[in-house]
Amino acid sequence: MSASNEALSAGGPRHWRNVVVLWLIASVIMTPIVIFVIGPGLPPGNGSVEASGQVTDNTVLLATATPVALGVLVYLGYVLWAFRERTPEVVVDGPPIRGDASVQFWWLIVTTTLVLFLAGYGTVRLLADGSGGGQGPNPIATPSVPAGGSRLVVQVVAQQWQFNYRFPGYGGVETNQIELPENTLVQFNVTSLDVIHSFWAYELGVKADANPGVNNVAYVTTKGPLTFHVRCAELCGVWHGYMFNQGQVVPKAQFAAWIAQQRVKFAPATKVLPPYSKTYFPQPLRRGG
Ligand SMILES: [Cu+2]
Repeated sequence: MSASNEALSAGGPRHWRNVVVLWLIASVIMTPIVIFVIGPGLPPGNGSVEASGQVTDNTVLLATATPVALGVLVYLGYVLWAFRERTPEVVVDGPPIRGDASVQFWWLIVTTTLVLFLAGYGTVRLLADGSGGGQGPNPIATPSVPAGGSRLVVQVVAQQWQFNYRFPGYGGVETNQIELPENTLVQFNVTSLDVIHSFWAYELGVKADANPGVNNVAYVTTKGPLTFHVRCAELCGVWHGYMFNQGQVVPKAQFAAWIAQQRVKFAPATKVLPPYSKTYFPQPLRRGG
């Protein structure tokens, strides 16, 4: 062993202490920045109760990942600096961490703790507000109706290549635009008439698969007035990219006026629609005989 190698090996504990101190300083600075500066701007914004919940979840995940990422970056930066080549002829290597029992011990403790925490957090959050749903016809949790608010069922009927919206509480009228009342627990019953689509209303924080023959329930608790964008999030054919529209969350009186107007406008179509149902199957083909 050369003289310089001995010097560095002797510095092993000092190197660990330096890395830990640098990592602590970086984490103490960066984690609050992630929580308080970056967190509030994370997607999908605060357009609904569920969307706000997702901002919280994204903040928790990013804040948890920050010290982990910093650990990797600080370690990498430190070893590049501390074990750099001093003179052109001498290649200096640091003390090996492979086979180091304490590194293995803490690696297991830290990763196990993080994974268990995330599993617990995810489970609690899933039960707390239904997490936007989309778990099939029987959601594992239903969000509560907001104080002073109401409840509304809207069926999302996807087909190549558009979304239609059916309102069972309003004579089963089907519209090609969507408006929702503010401060309301909206239950989306999502289904498809043909192939697999996905109803993604970004600002509302909901994305639910639209499968033929399946009633996929997802909840959104609206807040104040909002413009939101609906896109199909499942490749469904050549015009998939054009399968989008824009919706509004409006004051309750405005919604009442809008839906009354839609009932009149689409009355001729409503008459020939099949009765409201959780799913719709195509009419069987009539074979010539
Ligand atoms: Cu689609």
